[in-house]
Amino acid sequence: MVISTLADGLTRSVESVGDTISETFFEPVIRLGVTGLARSGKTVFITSLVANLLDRGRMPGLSAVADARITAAHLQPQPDDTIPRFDYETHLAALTRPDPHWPESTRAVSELRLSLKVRPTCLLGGVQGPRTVHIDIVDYPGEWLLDLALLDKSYAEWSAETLARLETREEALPFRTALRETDALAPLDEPVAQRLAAAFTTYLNAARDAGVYDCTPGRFLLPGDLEGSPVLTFAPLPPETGAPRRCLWREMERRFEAYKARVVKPFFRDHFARIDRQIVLVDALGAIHRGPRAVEDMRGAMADILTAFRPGTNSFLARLLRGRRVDKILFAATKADHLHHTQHPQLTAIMQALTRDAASRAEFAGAATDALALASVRATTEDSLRHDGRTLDCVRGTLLETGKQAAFYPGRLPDDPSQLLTPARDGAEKWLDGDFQAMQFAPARLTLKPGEGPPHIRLDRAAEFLLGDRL
Ligand SMILES: Nc1nc2c(ncn2[C@@H]2O[C@H](COP(=O)(O)OP(=O)(O)O)[C@@H](O)[C@H]2O)c(=O)[nH]1
Ligand SMILES: [Mg+2]
Repeated sequence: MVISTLADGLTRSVESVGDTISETFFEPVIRLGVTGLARSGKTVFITSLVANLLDRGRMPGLSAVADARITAAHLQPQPDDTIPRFDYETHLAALTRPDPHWPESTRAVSELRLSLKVRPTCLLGGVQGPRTVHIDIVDYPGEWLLDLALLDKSYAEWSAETLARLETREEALPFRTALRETDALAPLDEPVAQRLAAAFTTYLNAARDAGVYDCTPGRFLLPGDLEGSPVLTFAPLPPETGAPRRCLWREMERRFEAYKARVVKPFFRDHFARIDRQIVLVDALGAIHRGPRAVEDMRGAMADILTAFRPGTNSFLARLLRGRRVDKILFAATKADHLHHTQHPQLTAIMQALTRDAASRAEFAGAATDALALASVRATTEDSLRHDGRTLDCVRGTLLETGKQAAFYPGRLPDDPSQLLTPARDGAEKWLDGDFQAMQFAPARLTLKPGEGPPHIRLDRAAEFLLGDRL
C-alpha cells in the first residue's frame, strides 16, 4: 500500500521549510523523543528531567550546568497546538506532596517546551551573547513504534502471522473460541465485528500484562480518543481467497488498511519524523524479575523498536524522513534505585549488551547510541545488612502496597550479561541461580532545597548525552 505516500511526502516537505526557518533564523529547537513500553517510566522521567533542568542543583553531570552557562530556564507554550500538553505541574505535584505518590500514567502523545538561556562556551563568549535553546520534549508510547511493521503487510499477511502467534498462548483462548464461532464470509454484522474486536483487544491486554511485547496494533492497547471507532474495530481472520464484497473479512481488511493510513502513518509523519534526539526507557529489572521469557521478549521489543530508527528498511519512512534522522539514541534501564549502587555496573552491562545486539542489527547510519542505568526519581536509600553471616548491600524504602518501611535485596545480577541473555534466548523457563525479586516502592517524601530538583541517579548523565553538545 503506497497510495498515500506522495501526499505524506508533500506534507513533510512543507513542514521542513517551517522547521528550517525557525532553526536558522530564530532560535534552535531540539526535539527530544521519550519512549518506552507502558510502565517503563516515561512520565516520571520527563517530570524529573524538567524539574531538574528548571532547578539545576543536582545536575553537575550536564556540562553546561557545571560551567554555569545556563542562566535561566522556563516552560513556554509549546509550538504544536493540537498535541496535548504534558501535564508537568500535576505530575510534579503528585511526587512532591506530603504523602507523595507516582503520577497517573498517560495514554497518548504529549508535549512540553522547556526553554534555556545559555551562554556560549568561553571560546565564543566575547563574540556572542546568551542564546535561547528550546527543548521540545515529546512523550509517546513505544507500542506505537511497533506498528511500523504493519505498513509493509497486507491484512492477510498480518492475520496469518498474528493467528500463528496466538495459537499457543493461553491468554488467547476466549478469542480463539470467538473466532471459531465466526463466519468470515457472511455479510458484515456490526455487533459480530465488535465482539470479535473486543475479544482480540482483551487478548492483547492480557498478553501485554503477561510480559509479551509483540502486541500490535499498538493503538488497541492505548486507544486514546479513537476508542470504539471503526479503525480500532477489527481483528485477524484466517486467510480467504475470493471473499465476497461486504462480507466480514473484506470489512476487516478495509479497517486494517484504514488503521495504517489514518493511525499509523499520521503518527510517524506528525510526531516521529520530527524527532532529533531519542531516549528509549526500558524496565530491565522488571523483565529480569519476570524471568527469561520476559527478558527475551524485551530484547525482541528493543530490536523491533530500533527498526524505526533505521529508515532504510521501510520505504514509507525513508520517503518521509528523506535523509533527516535522529542523531543520538540513548537506551536507559530505569528504576535503578531498586539496586544498591554496587550493582549498577551489572545493570548497565546488561543494557549495553542488549543495545549492542539490537544496534548491530540496526545499522544506525551514524547515529550515536549509548546505554546506561538511571533512576528518574530516587525512592530508596542504601543500606548494608548482615544476613547468614554475609553482608548484603541492599536498599531501603517505603513499600507501595503496605506503606511500611523495608530493606530490600533483589538478588545478585551476574557480572557477565550473557549469563542472563543466553538462557533467555535459549528459551529457558527459569533462571538457574535463583530468582530476582522485584519490589514496588512509593516515592520518598521530598524536602527540596531551593535550586534543587528531585533526587535521581544519573539523570544528568542522560541529559549530557542527549543535549550536552547542543547547549
Ligand atoms: N523506584 C522507582 N520507580 C519508578 C521510577 N520511575 C518509574 N517508576 C515506577 O514505574 C511506574 C511507571 O512509571 P511511568 O512514568 O508512569 O511509566 P510510563 O507508563 O512509561 O509513563 C511508576 O508508577 C513507578 O511505580 C524511578 O525512577 N524509581
Ligand atoms: Mg506515561
